[in-house]
Amino acid sequence: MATKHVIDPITRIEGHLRIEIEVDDAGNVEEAYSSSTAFRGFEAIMKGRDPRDVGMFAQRICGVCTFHHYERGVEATEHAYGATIPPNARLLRNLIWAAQLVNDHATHFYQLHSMDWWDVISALGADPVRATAVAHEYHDAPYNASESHYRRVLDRLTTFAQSGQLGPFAGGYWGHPGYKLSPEENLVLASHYLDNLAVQRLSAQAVAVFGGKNPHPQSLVVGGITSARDGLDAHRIAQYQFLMQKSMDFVERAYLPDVELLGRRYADEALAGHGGGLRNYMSFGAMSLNEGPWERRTFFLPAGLVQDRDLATVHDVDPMKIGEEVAHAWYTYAGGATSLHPLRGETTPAYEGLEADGSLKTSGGYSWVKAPRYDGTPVEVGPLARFIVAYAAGDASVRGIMDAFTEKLDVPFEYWYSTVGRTVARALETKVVGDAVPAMLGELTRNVAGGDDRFFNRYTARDGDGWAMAEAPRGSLSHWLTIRNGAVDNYQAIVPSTWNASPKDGRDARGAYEASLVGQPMADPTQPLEVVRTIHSFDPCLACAVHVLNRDGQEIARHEVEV
Ligand code: NFE
Repeated sequence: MATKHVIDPITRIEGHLRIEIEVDDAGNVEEAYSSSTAFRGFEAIMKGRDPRDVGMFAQRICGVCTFHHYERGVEATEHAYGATIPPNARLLRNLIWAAQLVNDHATHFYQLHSMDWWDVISALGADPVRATAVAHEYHDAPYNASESHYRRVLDRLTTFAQSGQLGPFAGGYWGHPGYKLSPEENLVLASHYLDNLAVQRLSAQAVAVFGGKNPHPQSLVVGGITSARDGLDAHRIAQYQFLMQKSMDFVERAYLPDVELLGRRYADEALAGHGGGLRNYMSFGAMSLNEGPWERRTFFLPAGLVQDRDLATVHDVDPMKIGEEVAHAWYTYAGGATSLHPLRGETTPAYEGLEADGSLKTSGGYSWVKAPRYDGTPVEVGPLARFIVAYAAGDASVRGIMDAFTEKLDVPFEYWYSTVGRTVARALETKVVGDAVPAMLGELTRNVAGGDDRFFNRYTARDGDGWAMAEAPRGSLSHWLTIRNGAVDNYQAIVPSTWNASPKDGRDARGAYEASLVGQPMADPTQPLEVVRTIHSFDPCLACAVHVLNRDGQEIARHEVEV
């Protein structure tokens, strides 16, 4: 008989996520339910606002991908107004995008996800001399890999452990048989975990060079960008370049080698397809190469849809085929509609409560996240989806880096369709995006040297519908806006974590998180490391997805770790 296990909250994510799994007698996940337990209702906050302000409000949806909500909010208004931006404004927006992505991906990997692969308790038993040798297996000049550095890291970790307060390492499933790294390999990753706490500051500062500040930039306006003086200033451009070079140095000498290490050690899990989940992958495109409305844009990382893992065809994405369902969400639609396009979307909460035993009512609503569907079908979004779409579209840099990785490990393409593949793809994407920065800076300086000093275009405000679509670090993000009498009449945001964390739809088709868990073998369902690892590989942001706290304020989790 299947047993039910609840992980609530799944920690080391932004926001609150509850996962319920049913595990069969053989120890495999038979069914999964993804539930967001907080309601925020940002859409309601937008109503009646001046459309030129929505970007500023929208970026408060999140504390992580703030810039992306800001840019989408501004772009949605630009779309409704028929406003355009000059090339220099597009370039500065792309440069902020790139810096934010490098910051976001590296921080997610080290601070939120890497401990699903390395075991801090095991690292305590490492030999620092051998750890130096391990680090050199993956890079000629590995980041902070001296024996004395590793000794200092061991001292810091031991102090943590002996204090009985594991701090950021509390609550882990240390010693779980799913951990496969040697003590020295664990120490290499632990060391970079600590290094990234300092390094992440650099890319955050790079965001602020053209964004004004971080995490909530303030330079974007409808029609362009206000950081024109920075874009015209050789010193500021050089400062951005320096910060990004330093950030990419860490990516090259720590992040990529570490991901290769875990990609090798956990290759068997990738080849078994663990965490693969859905077979459809979508991207709205990242870093626009031209100005104008979304449907006329080309992107550095292309837009498109791959269905059923068929790499022979990349389908165009049609914004009108997006719909959100609420059959298993705590919302209701007027007139009993089953799916609504976001331009006509509604955010009417209809909480149905839990079962008497405190578990989710899986036959009805069980999440504050709606179920977005493309043409009625669930899709995965995020770094892996972007890479699958770009690979299928024949993108040279993505094909090159993905093929080089699988050739190095001597594994087939199917490797990517897994939790491990998702985590590796995110690291490789950090490299591809970071490597695009010099060309963008070159374009900016050529424009400026050629006499183009425009960063803002005038526009005329008008009523109408507008939307903005592009990729955020966690996947496809769209904002949808209706303007009536000069003010916001309706606002909907469909964010990456909504696509991936979605509950089942009206046909009971699973979203990406749920699909990725079904079939997963569990070593010990009471220590669900495999589930946490797969969910973290998507980099969940539930603050975004539901756009707080437990109302009763009761303690929701306590973790005790014996060392
Ligand atoms: Ni709150 Fe986000 C990203 C957006 S949500 S982090 O990336 O948009 O998935």
